[in-house]
Amino acid sequence: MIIRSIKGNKYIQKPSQKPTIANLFQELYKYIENFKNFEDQVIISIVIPLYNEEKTIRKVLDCLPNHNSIEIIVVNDDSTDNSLHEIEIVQSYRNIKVINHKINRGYGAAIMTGIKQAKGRVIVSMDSDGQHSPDDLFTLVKPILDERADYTIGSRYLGTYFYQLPLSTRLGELFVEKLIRIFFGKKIMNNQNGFRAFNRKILPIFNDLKYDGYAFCTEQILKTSLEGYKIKECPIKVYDRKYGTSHIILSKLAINIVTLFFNYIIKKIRITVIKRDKSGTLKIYEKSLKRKKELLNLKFKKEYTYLNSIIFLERGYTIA
Ligand SMILES: Nc1nc2c(ncn2[C@@H]2O[C@H](COP(=O)(O)OP(=O)(O)O)[C@@H](O)[C@H]2O)c(=O)[nH]1
Ligand SMILES: [Mg+2]
Repeated sequence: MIIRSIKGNKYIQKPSQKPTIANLFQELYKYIENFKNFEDQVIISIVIPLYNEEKTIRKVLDCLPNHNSIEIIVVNDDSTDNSLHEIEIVQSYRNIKVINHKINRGYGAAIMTGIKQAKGRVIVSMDSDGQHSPDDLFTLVKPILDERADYTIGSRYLGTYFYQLPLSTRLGELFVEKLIRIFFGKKIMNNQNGFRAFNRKILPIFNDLKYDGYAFCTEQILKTSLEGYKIKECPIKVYDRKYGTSHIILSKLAINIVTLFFNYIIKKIRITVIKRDKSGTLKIYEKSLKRKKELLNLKFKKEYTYLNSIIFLERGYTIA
């Protein structure tokens, strides 16, 4: 069967026979062997936030890789439906770790709980509603294992999506994309996508994140970028939600995102230093958050020049 994407320019040939999980993840299984120091070492942790997804969670878990170096952690955020029972069925034939929140604490809080328990060298977050495809795992994990990126984000715009995107979602993401571009110098189109992976070494960035809900997705990007880590958007497939509806409350998310940007732009201004060198050229530096005494020369990149010259004029800096 051939499926046509909404964008109209991509086709996927569905194999006539469903591949087995072992076949599907052959490449991934082979690759992670290169990073193991002992047999049962966990290389990848997959953290799955769950809230009332009884219709999809079993299928999602069944389609995940089954390997002793890949751990799966589901964080059940006080679901009120049969989700937990569905997971117990899967637990009878494969290893799944489940953590239960006693009260509903939100998407971001659930991922944080999972991350704290994760043992892997690479930690992945993935939704439980079936919108993400596990066969994109390797695409997200490989750049991190290869140290080409510290943090990867799945992107339906670089990849494919199989449904009509609501205009509000596209406009919202475009707005966030532009703000990230202007103030943080990075282009991330599918900035609300929850299918992500990161290197364990960047775990400290999660210590003081403020947003528990969906704004957590954007806060991770801003914090990672502020700390100078490498972010990469990778092509993935995103499917329609077949059951239930999105839990996102757009008005709440919009308010949180505006306050989030406000806080992080202030943080960015605080670490920006403007100096004039002997030849009279204006130089813009950023204080390194990782190595506090170090000044990172930002050179005269277009986006920084634009932003920082405005700050420079408005704040009436005396040039050193
Ligand atoms: N743990 C937890 N997970 C949640 C909560 N709200 C949503 N999720 C999960 O987060 C994922 C994405 O949620 P969804 O509402 O589909 O967001 P969308 O895909 O961005 O529209 C799904 O796997 C949900 O089960 C929550 O309050 N707590
Ligand atoms: Mg969803």
